[in-house]
Amino acid sequence: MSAPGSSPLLASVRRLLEQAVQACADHPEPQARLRAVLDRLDEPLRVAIAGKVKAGKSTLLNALVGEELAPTDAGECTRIVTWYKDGITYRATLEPHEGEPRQVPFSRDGGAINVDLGSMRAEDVRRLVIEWPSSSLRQMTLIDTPGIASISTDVSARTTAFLTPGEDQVTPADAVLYLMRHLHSSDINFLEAFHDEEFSQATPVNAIAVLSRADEVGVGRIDSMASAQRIAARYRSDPKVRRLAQTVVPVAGLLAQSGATLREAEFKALYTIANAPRDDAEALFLSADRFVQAETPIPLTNMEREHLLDRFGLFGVRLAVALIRQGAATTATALSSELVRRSGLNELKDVLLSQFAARRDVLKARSALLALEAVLQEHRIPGRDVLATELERITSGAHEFAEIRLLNALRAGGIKVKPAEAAEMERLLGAEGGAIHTRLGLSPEADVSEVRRALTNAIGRWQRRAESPMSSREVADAARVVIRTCEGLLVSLG
Ligand SMILES: Nc1nc2c(ncn2[C@@H]2O[C@H](COP(=O)(O)OP(=O)(O)OP(=O)(O)O)[C@@H](O)[C@H]2O)c(=O)[nH]1
Ligand SMILES: [Mg+2]
Repeated sequence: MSAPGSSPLLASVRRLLEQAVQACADHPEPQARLRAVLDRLDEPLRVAIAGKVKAGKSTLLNALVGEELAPTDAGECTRIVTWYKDGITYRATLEPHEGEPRQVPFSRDGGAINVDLGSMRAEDVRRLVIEWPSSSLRQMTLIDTPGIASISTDVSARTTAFLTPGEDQVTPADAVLYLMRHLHSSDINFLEAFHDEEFSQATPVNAIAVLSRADEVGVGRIDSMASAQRIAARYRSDPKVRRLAQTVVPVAGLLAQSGATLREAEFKALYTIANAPRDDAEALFLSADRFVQAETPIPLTNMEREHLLDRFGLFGVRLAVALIRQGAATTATALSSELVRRSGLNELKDVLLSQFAARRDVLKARSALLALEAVLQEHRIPGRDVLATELERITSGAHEFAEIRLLNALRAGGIKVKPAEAAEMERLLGAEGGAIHTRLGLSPEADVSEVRRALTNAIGRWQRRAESPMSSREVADAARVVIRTCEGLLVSLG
């Protein structure tokens, strides 16, 4: 496999963009836009976190970074699109709708970053860019967006404007994480969050759905995560979801965030509850109100209990106490990793890695071509027709895009094959992960000769399918794409 940033597809996109920049020598506006598109090719993948108000977006962002950066709950800044990118220094830049970007002061007292907007109102700010040295952000720039369908339609509009190409901007994110809560098991409307027509740029290839605040599924019961897993599995096989997102992963973001940033004093407080008589602890666990307000012989003040509830939620506190009691977490470090492990965060990170990071080049190429297409449509730059023809040639000729189109078509139910065949095609195309063993459905221990045999068999099978008089034209075309994918994998074995 090519190193990131060096695939032949990305190289040809880069060449085309350079050509376009040159053609714009006398057109400063489109030229600046195209230069930005070029620069973006070398940046980390940009992943936007979107979803309804209070879906847990900022909390999940913090969990992914492993630090509490994004403000949650209240505050002006939750209403502004905010980029978190790796940097060499700590810096906050405010970009207003009108006027030049400028650095702004920020504070951070123990919790999230608090940016001083000065006299600016949230609605006057196009975006905030937080540069923060962090190894997690080196791989992906994370973009926190204000909740959609919020009471304030302005806020909604800002997120929508951000995720959909506008006059002077092309979808700034390469990939999207959609968060949705599952409030009741009968809540079939969770898909609202997708706003199908508004997010027309999202496809199963660059979108992952997250069943967020997963601990709330079982109303704080200790087996909540198991229920969340079952619900996510059901959504995963729902055709409506499959058309929009690669997969559905349940995550308890609060647990992940607080687990990752667990402090010694918090461990001590949780330890105190774990060592108290069970009846006293159970009396507190009856409700969030009781946990904070009730009279109790457990030596923790109301404020200390309120802090625990804020940080972990009732489910998190119960889980932590159970883990300490069982001896599964005897130190703060052990509890930290156990909470993160049970939050589902690691599974989400795996999916991000296999679905987004491994596809970085093709996602980058896709965003760049979309951006170039927009520029060509809006500006009469010299040589526009030649550039457009080349763009079309790359778009329709690159096997990587053919794979994406086929995956999308399969997900949309547009290729009439048997369900087992569709599943195999998706797997071979990397829908479950790009690793060769995963694609072939082999165990990770399978050796090279076994992999080669499986590939040769697959090629033979799909060749017969392509040539069969029973196969429609579209099925034959789809089979050829899969064959080419397998041939590429065979070559990569050396
Ligand atoms: N129980 C539980 N609460 C959560 C979880 N994630 C977030 N919350 C809580 O939900 C509230 C909203 O969380 P945020 O992370 O601010 O949600 P958001 O989607 O960024 O909200 P907006 O930006 O205002 O739309 C906060 O009180 C969080 O503590 C979770 O996984 N479990
Ligand atoms: Mg938020």
